[in-house]
Amino acid sequence: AQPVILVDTRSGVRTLTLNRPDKLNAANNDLILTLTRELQAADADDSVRVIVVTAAGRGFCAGQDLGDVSGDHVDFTHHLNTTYNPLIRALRNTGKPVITAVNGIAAGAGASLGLAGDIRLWAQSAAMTQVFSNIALIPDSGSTWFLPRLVGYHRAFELMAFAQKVTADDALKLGLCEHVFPDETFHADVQAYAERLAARPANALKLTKQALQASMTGTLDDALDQESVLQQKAGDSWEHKEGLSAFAEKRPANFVK
Ligand code: T3D
Repeated sequence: AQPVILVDTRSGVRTLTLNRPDKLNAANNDLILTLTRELQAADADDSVRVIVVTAAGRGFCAGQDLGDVSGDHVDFTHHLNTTYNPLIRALRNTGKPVITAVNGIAAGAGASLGLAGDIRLWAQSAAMTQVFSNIALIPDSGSTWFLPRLVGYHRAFELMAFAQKVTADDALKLGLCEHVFPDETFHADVQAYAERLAARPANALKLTKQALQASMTGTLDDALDQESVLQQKAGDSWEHKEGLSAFAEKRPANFVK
């Protein structure tokens, strides 16, 4: 059988590719648990500086594989707590930058996955739909947290209530993605972007993620305190010394050892 997640590492960039293209990469338990393990493995691997999550074929991820869901009672709480929630936590908790490279339709939990990256890059033909309400479920896998922070409560509610499809151009305007690349060159453009990110100071970015994520739920006072602690860690690093030397010597800094 084909692996459900393809793993490739080039120039410090670990690319994890969802690989059930015939089903628009709908998420069965195997795909969710394997992706979670691969994110944890990438986090632990010193040779990895940036993680890309993308997908094979014309879709990004159509959400829960509905072929796996029967009409009988399903223990949703248990399912979420043992599959999607650990996945989203693994993605958010790594200190390495995660790029979600949304190559096509991102629906349901697939939309949540697409929103969860630190950087979101979309192909021109990609789209997102909070499709859950079409099957009378609520948005999960973090969408109720991500989306209102991006577009506000009211827009989030409307997108969720009608399962509206957001195109790449609208996603850019709404702040659901940072860049839109042409379909034809999408994966090459993502790799080039990821390599530029991999050349940035890894320790400083890890601390930046920590500060930003804490700020999402804290006060200004909390953020100022946190910055003073984390800045010490950044300032003590070899990266900082290299940055200062490079500035003084009028050369580009080399943050990759
Ligand atoms: O704990 C829990 O389980 C709760 C967790 C819930 C998390 C969720 O994600 S709930 C939401 C589940 N997802 C959906 O409801 C999406 C269902 N799919 C669609 O609405 C549409 O397929 C799309 C909008 C995503 C794409 O539409 P389109 O027209 O581009 O493609 P299509 O023709 O509908 O689909 C192509 C194939 O993929 C098709 O198979 P076929 O007919 O060619 O053999 C279709 O059945 C299959 N497919 C698409 N989505 C799923 C799927 N197969 C299984 N599960 C899917 N989610």
